[in-house]
Amino acid sequence: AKQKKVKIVFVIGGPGSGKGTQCKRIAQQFGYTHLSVGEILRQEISSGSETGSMIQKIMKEGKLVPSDVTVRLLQQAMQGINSDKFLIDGFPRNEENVKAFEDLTKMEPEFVLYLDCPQDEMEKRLLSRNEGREDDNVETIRKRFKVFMESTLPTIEYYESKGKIRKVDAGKSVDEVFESIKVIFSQGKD
Ligand code: UP5
Ligand code: MG
Repeated sequence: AKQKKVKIVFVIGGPGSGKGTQCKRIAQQFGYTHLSVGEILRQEISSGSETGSMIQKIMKEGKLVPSDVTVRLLQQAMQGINSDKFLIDGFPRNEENVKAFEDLTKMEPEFVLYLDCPQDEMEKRLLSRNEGREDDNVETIRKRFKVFMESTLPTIEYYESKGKIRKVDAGKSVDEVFESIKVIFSQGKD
């Protein structure tokens, strides 16, 4: 059989910008396999492994898990799924993540969807989410915002310089945001 080229789209945006919400819709409409890196890390916590307890401490502080751990778990998840289109939600978060992913997988994203949302709106969403996430309290949420601004914004600039950023205004309703996203994914089709 002919070897299929795997296509990857990264989805980044601040905490509560709507990554998970929009990725579900994109996956459904455009046939991508949705992988949330936060979910993959939370599964590792649930497994009760030593790595899991290390991850739990870091997440509770709103900090970033070391790249080698994150990328290894992400690559394992990708290898376990027979798909040629992956939507990677919540990754990469810093420049070290980018480098580790490129080094280990030798792959680059087709483009990077950036959900740009005002911070007060993100905070409001997270505080009313009620999914029992250990990092959804005001104190940790503020730390997550800080990490986003200090570490993740520079990676957005990096992809911007490569012409790979597709930015949408994520402060609108779920339907309105998805309308803008649909335009981008329809253009991406070959
Ligand atoms: N909602 C969504 N869209 C809305 C809209 N347009 N209007 C009104 N409400 C909207 O949405 C959040 C809430 O808002 C929901 O209740 C939703 O209904 C509503 P959601 O789609 O869940 O937003 P999302 O961007 O996915 O928010 P999330 O909290 O998941 O983002 P984070 O980036 O904070 O969380 P993630 O799970 O990706 O990462 C968690 C932690 O894992 C990180 O802090 C870090 O410690 C660690 N991590 C790493 O270390 N490395 C990684 O590579 C990834 C994660
Ligand atoms: Mg999410």
